[in-house]
Parts: sequence; C-alpha cells; structure tokens
Amino acid sequence: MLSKVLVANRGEIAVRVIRACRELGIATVAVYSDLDRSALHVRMADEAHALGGQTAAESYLNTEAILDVIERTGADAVHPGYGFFSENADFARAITARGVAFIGPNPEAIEVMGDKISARQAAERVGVSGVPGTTDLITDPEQVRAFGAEHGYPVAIKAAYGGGGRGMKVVADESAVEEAIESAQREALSYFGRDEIYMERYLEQPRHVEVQVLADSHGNCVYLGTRDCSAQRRHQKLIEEAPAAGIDPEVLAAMGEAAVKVAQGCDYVNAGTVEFLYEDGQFYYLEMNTRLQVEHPATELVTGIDLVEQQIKVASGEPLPFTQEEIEISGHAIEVRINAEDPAEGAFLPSPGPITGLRAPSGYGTRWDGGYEAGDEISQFYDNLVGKLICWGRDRPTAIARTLRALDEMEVSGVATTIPADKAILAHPDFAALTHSTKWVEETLDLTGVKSAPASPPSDTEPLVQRDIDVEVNGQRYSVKMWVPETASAPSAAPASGGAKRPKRAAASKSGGSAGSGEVTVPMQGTIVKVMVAAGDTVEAGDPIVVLEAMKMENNVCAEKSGTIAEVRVSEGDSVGGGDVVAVIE
Ligand code: MV4
Repeated sequence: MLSKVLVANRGEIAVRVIRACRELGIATVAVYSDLDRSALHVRMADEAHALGGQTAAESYLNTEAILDVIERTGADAVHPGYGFFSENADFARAITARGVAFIGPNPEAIEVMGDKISARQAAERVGVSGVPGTTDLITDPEQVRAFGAEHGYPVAIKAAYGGGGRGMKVVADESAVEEAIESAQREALSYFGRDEIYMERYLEQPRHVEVQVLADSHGNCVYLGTRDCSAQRRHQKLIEEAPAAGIDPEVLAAMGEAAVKVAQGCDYVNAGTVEFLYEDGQFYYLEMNTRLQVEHPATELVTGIDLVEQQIKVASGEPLPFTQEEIEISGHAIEVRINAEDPAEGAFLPSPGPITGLRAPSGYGTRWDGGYEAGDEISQFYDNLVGKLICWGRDRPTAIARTLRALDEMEVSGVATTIPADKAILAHPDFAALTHSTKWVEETLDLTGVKSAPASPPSDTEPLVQRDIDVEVNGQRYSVKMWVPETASAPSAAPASGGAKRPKRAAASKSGGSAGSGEVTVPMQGTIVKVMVAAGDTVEAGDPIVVLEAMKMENNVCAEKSGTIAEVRVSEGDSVGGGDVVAVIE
C-alpha cells in the first residue's frame, strides 16, 4: 500500500483526497502557491510545501517544483485531482520515471483519449460508435457537403485536438459550409494551437450521459452506473445526477457495457469517465475523460463505493474488491456545484473575494465537499468552485426536494454564488419532467431577476507582510518566514535580513492596467470569451469590460475608472497575452 501521497491540487478536490488518505492511514503532502499559503487543503494535510508563484502555471503546473517536493518529502505517489496535471501524460511519465506512482491511468491511455479522432477510433475498434461522422480530417469543403447530403444537416465541425465544445461549429445547410470550416479552424488554432477538424451529424436536443468506470491493474474493469450532466451553461456543468433518469434500464446497461469495452480497449487502469450523448432512445460515444471528475460523489452516494479509496488501492496494485454483479445502484443523488459567480440575468460573472461567512447544510442524505471555510478567499487566479452539495434520496423527487431544502440552509456571504441558479433549475418543472437537454439552461431557463448574494462588505483583514525570523528547534538554528499583519510589532528575534516584503494580493490585480490611465489590460495570457462593451458605451469603475478565459476559468477584466469606451481592441475568440490592452476608457 502507498504510504505518502502528494496531492498536486487545491480547493475541494485536494480536501477530498486528503480525507480519503487519512481514512486509509496514508500520510499527505499538500503543495501551495503563494496565494494559498493558508488555504484549507494546506491546513488539513500532514505537511505542506510551497511551490512559489501565484498563477496556476507558476505553481500547480510547475513540474520542477513538484518533483522537488516529492524528493524532499519522500512521497511515493501523486494524486493529481482534476484539472492541472490530471490528464498530462508527460507529468505522469516524469514521476513514474522516478518510481513514484501516478494515481490515474497510464500515459498511453491519456494520450489516446486526449486526441478526439484517435479517441473515436479507439471506440470504433471495440465496436462502440459515436455520432455518425468521420475520423478523417476535413481538407475540402466538398467532404462536408457530401456528408450533409448523405446524413442530413445540421453537421457539427469539431476540433480534432479540442475538447469541451470549444471550436465546435454547427453548419445549418450547405451554403454555410465554407464559413463554418474557416471559423472552426480559426478557433481551434487559437484555443488549442492546432487547426485540424473533423465532422459529425449534429444532435439538436441531446442529453449528456456519462458512465463511471473503474479498472485495476489485473485486467478487471467495472462500470459504476451513469450520471446525467445536461444542466450546464457554456460547457460548465451546474448540476449532475446519478443515475441518468428516465432512460430505459436496458439502454443504460448497454451504455455501461460500451464504456467498459472502450476502457478495456485502451488498457485503462484507475477511475475514468466515458461520455455519451443520448437522444431519442439512442446513445452515441463522445469522449473519455481520463481522470476523477468533479461529479464523482453523485456516483459514490448511489453505489456506496468511495472512488478515491479505490483509486489509491488500484494504484497500490490491489485488485478491485467487487465484480460487476455486486455493484448496485440505490436511490438517486444530485450534485450541485456552488461557484463564486453571479448568475443574475444568466451572466454568471465571476465573483472572487473573501468569503466572510459560510454555513454548510447538514441532515439526512446531505454531503458538503467544500474547499473553503469562512475567512478564506476565492482568488481570481483559480477555479472559483466554492464546494459541492451532494444529496441522496430514495428516488429522484426526494433527492430534488432534499437538495432544495439543503440549499435553503446554505449560507455563503462575501461572494455571489450560483445557488440562485441552482435553485431555479431544481425547482423548474422541465427539470422534474426530464425534458431538459444540454441547451436548456442557455435557451430556456429564465434567470432574469434572479438575486445574487449581497455585495461583498469591504474586507477588514489587514494585509500580511513577510518577515524572516531566526529560531532554534532542538538546538538547531533555522531561518523561518513568517506572514504577519503589517502593524504587528516585530517579534523579539528581529528580522536579521530582508525586512518586510509585501506580498502581491490578488485583489490588487483584479483589473489590469495602471489606475487612471484608462487602458484596460488583461492580467494574464488567455482567450477573450466575451466582450461586454462597445465603443461609445458609458462605464462605471468596476464594470466588467471583457471576460477572459485563462487556465480553464473565466475572469472578469473590469474598468478601473468611469468614463466612455473610446476603443475596443479585441473581439470574442481573440488570444491575448498578459498586459495586452483590450479597451480604452476616456
Ligand atoms: C456534440 C453535440 C451535438 N452533436 N456533437 C460539447 C462538448 C464536447 N465534448 C462535445 N459537445 C457536443 N458535441 C454532436 N455531434 C452537442 C455537444 C454539446 C454538449 C455536449 C455535452 C454536454 C454539454 C453540451 C453542450 C453543448 C453542446
């Protein structure tokens, strides 16, 4: 059995993994960026080590820094959580080359599934079909017109090296083929750095149904039922449930068996998820996610199986302790993602800042997987998932009622959250009747007038400064770094060197640009996903100007001063670098 796990992540998933390790008697090593110095995952782990840096690229994606912590701590495994290094074959190879286990699949499986065409071919090889389409790259618009003539429109054009729906273009009829190809290639290049594209028939009202699989290193592979993740907006899931409801059990079983075939076809080991689209009684393979997913607890509540425990045991070389026949789905579970975003008017604007109050619900069938406590701060630099509420009920209506009850008990202050949107979805008759699809939140759900939490009161927490202090432990002299309030009197062992150094605070760079210059700049490299203003608009200081997607998250870039927009220099889909001017205010 593994003895010390380095958790290469932060927030709720790092906490989740630390909890599983503690139950198994395994020591935990947290790593942290400068901003996460005293984050919840750091407080909970047995030991914690700094990676340095603020952005994900400088910290949680710094391979050298993580390898260094592995060396220093003697960790014998790394759990990558989701995001960051979880689907990075090079990272998995770098640690396994040093004899350290990667708690996840083999790098070859990560690579096969990372490329959408090879992932489709891998499924086809084992007789699992995707949406009718091709595994050939599109080189000539004539290919698309021939496909449209045979299978009908609309046709979906997708990025071969993409994912998450970015770069997908829907072609309504043959007159739109050329333009769709060009724009799909342009987007693919800007998001993924490669412009290869392929096509499929486009399904108009699909549900997103996925299958949890678990495989060991002895050739055993099982599926742990299904989840429905159709309640999403702009490819961000809001609510997930297990099992997928209102679908013939035989179809669900066939989907489960297809998922196992896909996993076995690529010698998959550890936990993974096979995604399908479901429409009119038919299911179609979409892709495989080679990681533990955010929504894994919904499966845990209906199977009674701790997925993280199983991941660790599989990575330790143990065989699965159950067979497919022994897995039973009991009742229904709903997971609600609570993000620090303001859903008012359907905008879902990021709302970073300090959490001044947080009360999680409890009671029968109610689980809270949080990444923060009151007093912690949601940084604009990372995913803004505050935590997940997962409720179990003996059937779907009971689970819905319980989740609504729990959401009523939940209190988060200081930041706006997605709770009002979550409630609107759960209370909607379409959701109860299962007539929703992947487009329902964006096209049907009405979020006008939805109230977000009251605005954040000004933070009265004093900024901390760094002081270097010399201490003696068991007769050995150490120099320690301390983070203390600026006004605190210097400890008696006065700083020998360095003196006070003020850390850069997240809030300070909330909107880029030097104050007052009127130039609105982006704080980091990324893609413009929304432009909120046009030349001539009047804006107030603090108004969002553009939404920047960086490190898989959306960040608001705001006006630093009030005035009139003189110029907008970017449009949706543009790639920008840190410090680029996106608009000018006069
Ligand atoms: C599709 C589709 C309809 N037809 N492919 C979006 C995410 C990416 N992994 C695949 N996606 C889709 N592919 C065909 N041929 C609709 C979607 C889709 C979607 C899929 C799953 C969950 C949410 C979605 C939201 C919009 C579109």
